[in-house]
Amino acid sequence: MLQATPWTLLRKRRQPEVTCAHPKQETKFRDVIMYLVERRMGKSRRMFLTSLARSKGFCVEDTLSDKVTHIIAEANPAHELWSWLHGQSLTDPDSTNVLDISWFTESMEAGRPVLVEAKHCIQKPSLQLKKTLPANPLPTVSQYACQRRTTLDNHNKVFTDALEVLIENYEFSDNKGACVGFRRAASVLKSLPKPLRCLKDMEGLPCLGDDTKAIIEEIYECGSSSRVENILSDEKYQTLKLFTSVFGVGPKTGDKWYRRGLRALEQVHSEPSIQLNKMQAAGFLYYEDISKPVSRAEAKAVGCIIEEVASCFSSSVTITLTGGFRRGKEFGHDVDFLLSIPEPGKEDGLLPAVIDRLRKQGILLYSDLQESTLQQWKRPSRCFDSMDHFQKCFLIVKLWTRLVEGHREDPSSRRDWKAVRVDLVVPPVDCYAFALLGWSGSTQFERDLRRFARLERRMLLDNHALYDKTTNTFLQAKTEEDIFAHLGLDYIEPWQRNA
Ligand code: DCT
Ligand code: MG
Repeated sequence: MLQATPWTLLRKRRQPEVTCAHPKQETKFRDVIMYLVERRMGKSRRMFLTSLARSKGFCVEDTLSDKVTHIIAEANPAHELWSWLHGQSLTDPDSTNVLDISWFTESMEAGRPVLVEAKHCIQKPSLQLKKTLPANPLPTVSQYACQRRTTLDNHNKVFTDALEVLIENYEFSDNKGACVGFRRAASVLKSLPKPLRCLKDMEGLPCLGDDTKAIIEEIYECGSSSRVENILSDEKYQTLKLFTSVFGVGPKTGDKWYRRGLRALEQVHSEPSIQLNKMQAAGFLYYEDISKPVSRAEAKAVGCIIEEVASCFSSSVTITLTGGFRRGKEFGHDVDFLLSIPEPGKEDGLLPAVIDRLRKQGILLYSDLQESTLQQWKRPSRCFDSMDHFQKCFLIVKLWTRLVEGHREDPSSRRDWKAVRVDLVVPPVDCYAFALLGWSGSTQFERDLRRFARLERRMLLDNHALYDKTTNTFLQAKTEEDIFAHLGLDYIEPWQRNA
């Protein structure tokens, strides 16, 4: 998710300038439409030059638009001017003549537009950057996240944050194609061992489409991307982001509420015609807590509770922390656990027993139990987003703050507990390695593992199994290492899967 910080740290794009209005003279040179940039030139000088040019039959526009053919600036450093230009709503600033005042002066003297020469042009700094900075070649990068090692040390956060805003916005509009492209691009950037230093560094990197490159280039030049900033200030984006932050509310429901004119959570909650389902009702009830990140210490405390209640069902239950925490993250939006019993079939009834005990302890705030729909004969699914078929439950648990390591009493706090989202999954023992690999994420790492298996190995992988289409056999695995070996991949540690 996007953090506000990188954007606020960066220089803000300046607002469009106020333009001056003058009575227009008869235009002699119809092919040349000028615009004088007021920044650094100053308002009064701009007005004077505008009048002068118009009196000589030149066409000078007060506002900058796509019809302008000659943009004229005075005393503007190239990088400043171009960063300002990219913030204007021009379709293609690169195709316009961006000229120094010398061209204007010569034209006024000649009484006609003089030929544009290289000496008049204000070069775009990126071109200079490309020429002057030596290439900083990176080792060959695979197009598959499962062949890259991606730690939490993201050296290109300023770019990946920007791309994640676009991805989120495309998720809201259900534009799957655009999502895939930008997700892959962001994932490649996250894996790089150092920051992109110049545009040449992008050469040879896989999955970076023209749109991504343009965004990176603009961030280089202006410190931010106008496309991203437009999304961030868009009311619909802001509203959908707010609505989908509620547990149980997806983009479709969010969009439905938005189209009904609702903009705030209170409005949704007080709207009598809206029937919240059980999950959404819990989402609203515990919003204050579950919209906050869960810390590793809190995850650990939840783990102790689950371990204790599960061991009442069977002493041989093992619980494993998966999801983002297994990848080394210090915070997550929930806590994901795999529960497993070594004897096949003994796991039946485990989750109902866990839920029952949590309820009896008075710490079960919400539960959604999904019984196993596993059919062993079924091939791994081609569609990653289809949920797996294990016995699982989505919970909200009341976590007493005193159970959290390092917790300090806060006398001002109204409550001595926090609601925490917890997912429990119970795979049968022969699926354990696949379930562990699948539930450890990241989502992009999993997508690429499956894509790699399908396209490079003619195999189908999901959270239950690995199927070899060449030999029509299921490949057994006891550990994640076995699965990587079947796929002919180097083993990637969980903390290197933050793709
Ligand atoms: N997963 C899966 N099948 C799905 C969705 C997710 O196997 N249909 C996997 C991928 C990641 C893992 O489960 C845990 O999911 P999340 O909790 O959503 O992701 P996370 O990486 O743990 O993120 P966070 O740290 O925010 O909880
Ligand atoms: Mg998680």
